[in-house]
Amino acid sequence: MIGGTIRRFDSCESTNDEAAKWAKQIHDRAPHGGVIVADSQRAGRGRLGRQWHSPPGSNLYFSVVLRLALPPDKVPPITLCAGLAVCEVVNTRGAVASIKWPNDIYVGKNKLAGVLTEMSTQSQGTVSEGQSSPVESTVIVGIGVNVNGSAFPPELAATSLALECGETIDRAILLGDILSSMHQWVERYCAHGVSALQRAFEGHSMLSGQLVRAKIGGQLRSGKVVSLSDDGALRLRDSAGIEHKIIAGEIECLGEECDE
Ligand code: BT5
Repeated sequence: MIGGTIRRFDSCESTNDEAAKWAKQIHDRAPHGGVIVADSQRAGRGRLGRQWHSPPGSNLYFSVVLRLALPPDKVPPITLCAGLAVCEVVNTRGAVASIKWPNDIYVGKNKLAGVLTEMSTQSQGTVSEGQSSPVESTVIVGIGVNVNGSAFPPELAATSLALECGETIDRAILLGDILSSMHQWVERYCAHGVSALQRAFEGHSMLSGQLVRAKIGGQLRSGKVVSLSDDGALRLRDSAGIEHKIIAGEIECLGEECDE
């Protein structure tokens, strides 16, 4: 169960690092669904070593340890499971959040939350004396949500749930809600693959139908976002009608009005 065991810190470098350490401990190793949550982070990070603004007393910074019977190439859509959970729960509080594939959560033009998924360990499936052990990936899913923060560094186009809803939010309740929603999305994905996420993703995707630009295979390409592919990549159709898959990286949104 995601959130079955929760370890709390007043402050740590990064909850992803604490979760990775816990996941690798020999004694008292993190179980599947174990969570590290901190009131503040001294070195909270995003992708590619970018910083995550993590002051104390107002927001949520947490990381979930997942032990999944999935090979590494099936892990990336787990980021979408986390993003869907955040959107779903935020939307019950009266704000309209959407996912900018693959890991950013926005309300309007401002960023509310981010997800950082990192692979911790990967055990190979082995066969001994006729017994085979399945592959297991240990994955750390870090989530930062601006909950009650009201002032952000000017260079960040950020918002918080409290700013959007006009009221202070109970962080512990919000955390519990996100963890139980995430539990359901991860279960659905592990049982049925990306098709289990497709519809909800379409409903929450900021980029659906938009004209975007991204680097694909070292080349900048622009096109209209079609939907998710079976492996969780983003499908793009260029002006010649050719489809491309964005597997990772930055996406620049050019908007609908620039279409064709
Ligand atoms: C992300 O990266 O959005 C993933 C952020 C994950 C943070 C969580 S907190 C718990 C766990 N422990 C960690 O150490 N990390 C995870 P990326 O897409 O690379 O976006 C990073 C960019 O978001 C930065 O370069 C800033 O522009 C912006 N940013 C930083 N802090 C922000 C904040 N609090 N709110 C909104 N935007 C922020």
